[in-house]
Formats: sequence, structure tokens, C-alpha cells
Amino acid sequence: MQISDKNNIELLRTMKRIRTFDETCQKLFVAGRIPGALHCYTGEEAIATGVCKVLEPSDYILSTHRGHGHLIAKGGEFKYMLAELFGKSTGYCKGMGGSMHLASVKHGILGANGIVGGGICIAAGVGFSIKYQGTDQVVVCFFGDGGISTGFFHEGLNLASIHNAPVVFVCENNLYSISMTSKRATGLDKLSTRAVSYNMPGETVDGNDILAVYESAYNAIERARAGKGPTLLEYITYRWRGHHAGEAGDGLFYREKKELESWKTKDPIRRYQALLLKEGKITEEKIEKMEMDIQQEMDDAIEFANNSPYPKAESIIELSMLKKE
Ligand SMILES: Cc1ncc(C[n+]2csc(CCOP(=O)(O)OP(=O)(O)O)c2C)c(N)n1
Ligand SMILES: [Mg+2]
Repeated sequence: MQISDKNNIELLRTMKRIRTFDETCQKLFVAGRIPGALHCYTGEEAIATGVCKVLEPSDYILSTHRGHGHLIAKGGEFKYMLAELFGKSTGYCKGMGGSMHLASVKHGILGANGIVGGGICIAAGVGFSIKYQGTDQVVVCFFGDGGISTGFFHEGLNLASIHNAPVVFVCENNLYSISMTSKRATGLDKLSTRAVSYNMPGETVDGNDILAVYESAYNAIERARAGKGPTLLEYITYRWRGHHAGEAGDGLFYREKKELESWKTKDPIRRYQALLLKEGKITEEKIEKMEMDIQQEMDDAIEFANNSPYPKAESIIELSMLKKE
């Protein structure tokens, strides 16, 4: 599949922005700056980047507890995201959502979700609503391998299928739900085979290969947009950090160091960067400038979040249904 030079660079930039944001958040969490729980996406950046690159601004996504990458790829800005993580009133949810409940409707980001698989049935509903309203939008639902054995998965895929709804189900199989391997939890070699039960196409793709992600997502999203119904995509990947930022030792008490090290050699960012350099589509100087700009964006976001006020107690009423106009 042919991707323009501009988009090639954008794919690299987005993956690097996601990595910088989450690796910085990991440090800020350890330093006690981020309340609540935090789940880093490091190692999985190609999935959010490749899938969201295909989407239009008016399309929707539903995200997970490990959702910062999805938000960044769909247009979320560092400073409002970080302010939300700090619990500040300038955050996307006025500081009341935090990492696992980030949402920004104007970007089509209908919410991260602390409930495993919690976005799947919502996505079926969003897909039905798109169809009912007759627009050509698409909704992408991200969930982990843990989400594939929830009731939501079976209900949501069934509903999306019988309504021929424009939904793309994206299973990020990072091989573990906390410490449980996906193989042990499902007995399956390929989780995408579950698509057969719901009469939709299913595909398993290397989730660390940005071009393979982009191409598979492109086909599924265009299919949904053309009114041909939902697809289940499984992307194989690996998280470099522990299940959550507070987990000691990057999860090495339930997985082997050599397994982690071998996945680090399949780093989606280094892999793509090497390809672009080899093909002469980018130079070392441009990469250095890109990294400096991203670091500046991160530093500005930290300053913005630090200097932002906490929400006032009354603001909870402004957000709630109880508020009388
Ligand atoms: C319904 C539900 N069950 C259990 C949990 C506790 N929990 C939080 S994250 C998680 C594992 C999720 O694994 P996966 O879906 O593979 O996503 P990953 O963390 O690997 O990205 C579990 C069991 C939860 N949040 N919601
Ligand atoms: Mg998982």
C-alpha cells in the first residue's frame, strides 16, 4: 500500500509522541505527581497510530484503561491530557476523569474505560446510531486480549453483526491480561478466529509493524464505511512496562526477562525509523529535530498541568445531570 511521504513522517512522529508521553507519565507517576492508576502503552504504539491514521476527524473511537496512545493518535493534545492526569480543571474532563476516563467528544474520543471490554457494547450502540442517522462515520473500538472473553465481546459483536453496523473491533493482544497469558485464558492461537461466530471477517496482524497495521485497518475501516459491516482485527504486540505504572520490575515476576528483551528488539518505532532512513524518506537530522520538538511539547504540557488549578468543589454540579439550567 502506497503511503505519502508526509504521512510516513506523521506515522513516525505520532508513535514517538505516544512513547514520550507515556514514558514521561511513568516517571511522573513514580514521583507521585499522578493520582490513581496509570497503564503505559510503551511498545504498542504502532496499533493506535496505524489505526487512527486511517480515521477521519468525525469518526469515533472507544478506548481502554491503556488508552493514552489512542487519544494522542486521534488528536488529543498533551497539555489537556496531562492536566487531566494531574486532576486539574484544565483537563479534558475538568480533572474528574483521570487516566482511565479520558474523553474528548470534539475529537470523537468517546472515552477510555476502566472496565475490561467495557467499550465493546457501547461501540455496537454507536455503530447502530451512525447507521440510523445515515452518516458515513465509523467507530473503532479498542480492547485488550482480556476483553475478548467478556460477555461484552459476545453481545457487542453479535449486535454489530446483525445490524451490519460500521464498527471495527480492534483487539490489542499484548499476550497478557495482567499476568494471565491470552493463550491460557482462551485456548486459542489466534483470537481473531472468534469473528467466525459473528459472521464477520477476522484477521491477525503483526501489531508492531506500522505498515501492516495501517493496511489492515484501512481495509476494515473502508469496508465499514461502505456499509459492508463490522470486522474483528487482532494485533499481536507486547507491553514493555508492567501492567500498571506502580507494578514493580516491569512485570518480571510473571514473565521472563528474555521474553521482554526479545520483544524490545521488535520495537515498532525503531523498526519503522530504520525503514524510513533506508528508503531515504527521512534523515538523522530531521529525526533529531522531531524528537526535540516532541520533548518541548512534553515540557510545555508539564508546565501547563503544574500551573493549572484543581477543580472547585462546586464544579461537580456543573458536570452532573443534577444541574438545573
Ligand atoms: C470487568 C473487569 N474485570 C477485571 C478488571 C481488572 N482488570 C483491570 S485491567 C485487567 C487486565 C486487562 O487485560 P487486557 O484486556 O489484555 O488489557 P491490557 O492490560 O493487557 O492492555 C483486569 C483483569 C476490570 N477492570 N474490569
Ligand atoms: Mg492484554
